[in-house]
Amino acid sequence: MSRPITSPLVIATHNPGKLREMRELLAPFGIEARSAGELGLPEPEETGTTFAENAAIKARAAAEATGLPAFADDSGLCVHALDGAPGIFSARWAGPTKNFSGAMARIAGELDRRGITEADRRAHFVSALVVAWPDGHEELFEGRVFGRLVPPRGSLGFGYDPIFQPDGHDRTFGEMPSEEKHGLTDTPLSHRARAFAALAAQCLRRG
Ligand code: ITT
Repeated sequence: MSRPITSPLVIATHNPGKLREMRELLAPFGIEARSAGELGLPEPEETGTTFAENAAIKARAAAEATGLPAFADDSGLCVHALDGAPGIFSARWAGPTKNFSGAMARIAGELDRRGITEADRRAHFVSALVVAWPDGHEELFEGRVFGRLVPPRGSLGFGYDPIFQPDGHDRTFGEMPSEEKHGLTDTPLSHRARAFAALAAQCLRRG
């Protein structure tokens, strides 16, 4: 087993959709979690070139600021016909107003311009989860889920969920309640749930 996670744990995200999912994933393990918002933590600049680097920047900044172990997610949608864009820039494509309708329309527009048919609109989500401790120790776990992009459907979830239909499913993440997106009743489904399952196996015990 890697280093076990103990309470309290800081969830180093300012994204309310992610925060809800990270709390849901942690819930069965009895870990007391405090959010970056509750603790008034600033958002560090994401200067990394990979999901893993950016997750480490966020977790490390929160651990150093609070003296507590901190848990961060860096994630994004990689569109295969766009050479992996928006990728680590997924949040930035929505701009400062967090306009994900605009970001989803931009993806559709770029695919239309390249003449990519609906059948060829392959994409995957990535989640890199890092837990950082104040003494500098870090653990990294990654998860991916593959699927295809469709016109937006559903208003559940957050971000790019309405346009992503995971392989083997006929609904988008935007049409799935979060338990179904996590896949908690079965095998993990979402990128975040898959990364979290690896983390839980190494660093958590059921409470
Ligand atoms: P923090 O850095 O504070 O955690 P953020 O929103 O800036 O929040 P990221 O830099 O990791 O987070 O950006 C990831 C973006 O990718 C996020 O804003 C979503 O738009 C998108 N994304 C990640 N996971 C997603 C999911 O499960 N469903 C839909 N969109 C997702």
